[in-house]
Amino acid sequence: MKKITSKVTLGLSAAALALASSSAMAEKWDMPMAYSGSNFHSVTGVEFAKCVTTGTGGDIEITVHPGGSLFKGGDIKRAIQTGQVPIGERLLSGHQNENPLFGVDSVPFLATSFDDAAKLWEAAKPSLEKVLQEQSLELLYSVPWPPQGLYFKDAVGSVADMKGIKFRSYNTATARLAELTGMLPVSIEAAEISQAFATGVAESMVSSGATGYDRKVWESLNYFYEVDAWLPRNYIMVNSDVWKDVSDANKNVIQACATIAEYAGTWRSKEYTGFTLQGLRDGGMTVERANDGLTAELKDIGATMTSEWLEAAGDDGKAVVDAFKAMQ
Ligand code: PCA
Repeated sequence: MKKITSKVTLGLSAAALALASSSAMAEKWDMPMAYSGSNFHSVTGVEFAKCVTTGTGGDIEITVHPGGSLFKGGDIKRAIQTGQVPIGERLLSGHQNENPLFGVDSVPFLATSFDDAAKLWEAAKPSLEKVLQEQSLELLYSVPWPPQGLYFKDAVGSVADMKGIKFRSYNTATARLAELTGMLPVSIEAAEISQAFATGVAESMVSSGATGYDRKVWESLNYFYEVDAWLPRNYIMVNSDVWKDVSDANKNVIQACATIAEYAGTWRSKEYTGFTLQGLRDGGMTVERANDGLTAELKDIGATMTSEWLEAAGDDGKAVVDAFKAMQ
């Protein structure tokens, strides 16, 4: 009897220990994302979070905060770097001013299809990982936006028609595009564009059909010109110190979840391209390819921006572009 009691006591204390150690290991990670909850990037992020929570047996529980509700897009990278949040998502080209390499996915007409965007990503990934590690960030996965086109209130047939229009920009490249087309750039987060268009703070933008659809821009704008200028990417990053403390087993789970998320997110982005362009049409917008003259003018501007980017990005940038071209 005595023996049994001590066995039970032992068993209980072992269970208590196991419980204590697993709750000490359990971590809650808040994951800020900048775009609306219904956007495919956010849907993919929520699935990634579930995959990690389940796959790590609850050791790491990720909660997604979409729509810029925890941190606005422009503040997310810094929040991860400084450890205010362990993980988050950011349109990295928004930080091209810190390092030109971050803008590699927004060089006009360099990679204009999903296939090329995937190759450019493969070519740029090692350099980007290195730059991010120097900033205490570990790259987990990246998903492209659909091809970028131009939104306007009135019909536009040439660059001359754009003069003086207030243009919503989302990174350095889009602001530069505005300057070179004679428009007036104003930097506005995607979460705030419906209001900016409704109040006339902005009257045009370059973006995907997806963002126009998510933000119901047909309430204010009437034209979307397909240009396929580039496919910028969102990146999921984790703070390096946090990452260092994750067990090898959990790192494997997170990386596997990241691979699945990148695949699923890219697939959604492709599906969303046609779906959202139709959504813009259903909302009453005219959706068509830019005419040949306008396309040629935009390509000239693209050539200027490409040489400016190559000059700024130096040998590292050239190496990425050369590696990308070698994959063609
Ligand atoms: N949507 C984001 C970035 C690129 C895109 O298609 C935005 O407009 O902010």
